Amino acid sequence: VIVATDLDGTLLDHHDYSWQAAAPALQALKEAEVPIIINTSKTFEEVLELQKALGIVEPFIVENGSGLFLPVNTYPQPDTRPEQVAGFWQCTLGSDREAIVARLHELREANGWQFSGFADMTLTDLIQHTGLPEENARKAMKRRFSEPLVWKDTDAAFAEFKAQLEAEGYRILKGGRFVHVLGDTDKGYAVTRFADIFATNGETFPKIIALGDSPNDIEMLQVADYAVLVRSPVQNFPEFNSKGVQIRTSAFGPEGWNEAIQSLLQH
Ligand code: 2M8
Ligand code: MG
Ligand code: MG
Repeated sequence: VIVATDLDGTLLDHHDYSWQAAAPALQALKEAEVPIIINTSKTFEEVLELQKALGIVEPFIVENGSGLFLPVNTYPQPDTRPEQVAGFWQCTLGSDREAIVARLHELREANGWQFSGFADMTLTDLIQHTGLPEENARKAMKRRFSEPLVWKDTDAAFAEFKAQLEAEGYRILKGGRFVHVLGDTDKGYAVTRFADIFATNGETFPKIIALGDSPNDIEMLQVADYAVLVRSPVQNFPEFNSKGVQIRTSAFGPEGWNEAIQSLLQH
């Protein structure tokens, strides 16, 4: 079994980004040697920092399925011949952020759409929007594969924006705070790719426990054997069909994470 988890609003508290309420379940997973695969909208730099705090070195997925990183010590070089960054193989599943931002700005000029992306924000703006400490906000700005934005126009204009970008092969996903524009990938595609690699690395194809709190987690929850819908203080999960069992937590964020993992480990 592997655990694939979203961060903000799921393993991390939506407001203060703390994970300590999930410490007992994290410890139980470590003892059971269950890999914890972080699968998030966050960046490579943000996840490295969190892995340090959690005391784990595991494969992880960033920017909504855009990049899969595998520790070079425990995983052979994937046949896609990826580059090596800070002790990880980087497998690119999405697109290049600069190209995405360039296209977004062209479309904004042409259509007069109102939105504000990370590329338009100063560090202070980002801190205001997210409540992240300055060091973390800097790491969130270091994006490789995607552009998060705040939509400031009408719903009708958003529908046009989404249709236009999807026709060009981009994906538009909604996280807890931002709309994310990325290449043709998502958290579900990336976790399936990882499970394949895990299985060729001397293991069998794993059962997947996935945990998320937002619409951008749906594809990951759909491919999981156990889909944990962590209760969110800011939104209700839309109904969706999935391959496995759906479990809704009664507690929010990391407390819900702890509750669900501990009860799954008892089975
Ligand atoms: C962004 O992602 C969250 C996750 O759901 C969101 O859309 O609300 C990302 O840009 C991430 O890098 C950043 O750390 C986070 C901060 O709230 O926002
Ligand atoms: Mg989330
Ligand atoms: Mg997320």
